[in-house]
Amino acid sequence: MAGNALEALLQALASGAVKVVDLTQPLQAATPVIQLPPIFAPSKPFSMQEISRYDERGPGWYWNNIACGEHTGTHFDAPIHWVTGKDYPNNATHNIPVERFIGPAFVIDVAKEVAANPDFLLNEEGVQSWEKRHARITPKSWVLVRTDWSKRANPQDYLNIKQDGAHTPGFHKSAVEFLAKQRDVLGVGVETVGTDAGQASNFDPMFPCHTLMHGSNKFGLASLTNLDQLPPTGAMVIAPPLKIVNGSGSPLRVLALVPAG
Ligand code: 23J
Ligand code: MN
Repeated sequence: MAGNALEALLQALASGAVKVVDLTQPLQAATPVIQLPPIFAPSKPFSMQEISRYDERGPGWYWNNIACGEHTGTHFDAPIHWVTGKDYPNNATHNIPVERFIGPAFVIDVAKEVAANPDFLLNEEGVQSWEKRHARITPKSWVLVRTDWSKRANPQDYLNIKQDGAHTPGFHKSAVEFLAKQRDVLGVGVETVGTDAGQASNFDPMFPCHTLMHGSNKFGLASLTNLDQLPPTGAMVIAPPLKIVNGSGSPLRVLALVPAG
């Protein structure tokens, strides 16, 4: 046991000294899907069709066919998702080195700002002020932004689409540039339907989080939940996407390991 880090971790899990928190939203037909401006092609929502259920179609077994876009529900964004990330080697779901799916979590809480302004954008100054209050963000870590947006249970409130498009929080390009270039993160995770703000099709550059994160060979995690159960520092996130060959992303289960107490 002494010197065996994995055995120590397993013991901590067994004793409850380390807890597992599920950061995943349920995946079902009602799961909200991003609504881009109508000039862009849409993504299919999740659907499920029964193959058999202990019946004449299969007397001893239950199973379903499923369909959805890669970017449905709680999902992973690979660098190849964006034109700025298209030329990196090993930039798709099947060939990203698996070590890069696991890292420490730094959780930036902007729930108060977002409650006052659904279009709130986290900027570089916001990240640096968080670092002064908590800790410097270390390389190869996940930065998760807590907005409490996932508490909006009704898909209409979650997507928050008005006449001029979606109004959901996100990043100012200054924060994305800082996290990617000055802090060398694995990627960012958010509670909203995508990693960019609802109004980000009107930003310069368009969709700055996608443009700059994937342009730096980094990842995105969208539609996370339960970020309010994480400490600002000290948790670990495990987020491996499905091994879709040349996939741009995939739905996934995201787990956090959190020290108890
Ligand atoms: C395509 C275009 C714009 C956006 C997105 C996809 C996503 O948010 C996504 O799920 O990657 S903003
Ligand atoms: Mn996506």
